[in-house]
Amino acid sequence: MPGMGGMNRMGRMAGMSRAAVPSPAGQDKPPMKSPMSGRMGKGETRGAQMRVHAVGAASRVRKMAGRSGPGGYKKLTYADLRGLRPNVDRRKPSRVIVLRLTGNMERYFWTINNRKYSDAKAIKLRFGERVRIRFVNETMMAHPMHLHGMWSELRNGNGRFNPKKHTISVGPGQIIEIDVTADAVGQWAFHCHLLFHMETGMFRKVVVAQVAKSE
Ligand SMILES: [Cu+2]
Repeated sequence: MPGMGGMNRMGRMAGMSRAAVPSPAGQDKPPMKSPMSGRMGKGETRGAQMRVHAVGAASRVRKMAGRSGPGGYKKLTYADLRGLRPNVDRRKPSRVIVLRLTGNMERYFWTINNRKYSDAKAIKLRFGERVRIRFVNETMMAHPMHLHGMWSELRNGNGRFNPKKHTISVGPGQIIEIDVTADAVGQWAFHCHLLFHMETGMFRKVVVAQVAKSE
């Protein structure tokens, strides 16, 4: 079975990588050490390990300070995402739309700004306008919010290289902002991608229309 094969391969690879860790430093050092000493003492092993950290991973370790996961592995976050090309629309958003992600865990229904879809008005965007959407997650669940039809430029500090995404996962208690250029006329779904959240009302219709600026 392909799955089993994959697991075995992974297991072997994990074993190999663990065994391989000391060897680069070992190869690095013996020419210097062997004339001085016939055996590897504890201090040398420790020294080799320290060199692995110092030479191989110091900058990486510094970068991941405060967000390392189990075993010292780097935990990837949205801060690691960066667009390959700069975003085309460099205008500042003309307004901010606040979407509070709300609901009730015990009764298990989910809403936006405390309103379910059937009780809410559509979010109207003027064709060509640039808006900022601020998600404020007031719940203790993550909500992957998916805006159809247009890119969500995640504001993660990369400026023009902020990554473009379809779905933005907003963690419990988190505030995340996206910038959107309304470049697609039509009616679009905007919803939590946990479909049982969407079903209970964490859904909005977004309408992008050609309207005069004075409206
Ligand atoms: Cu949700």
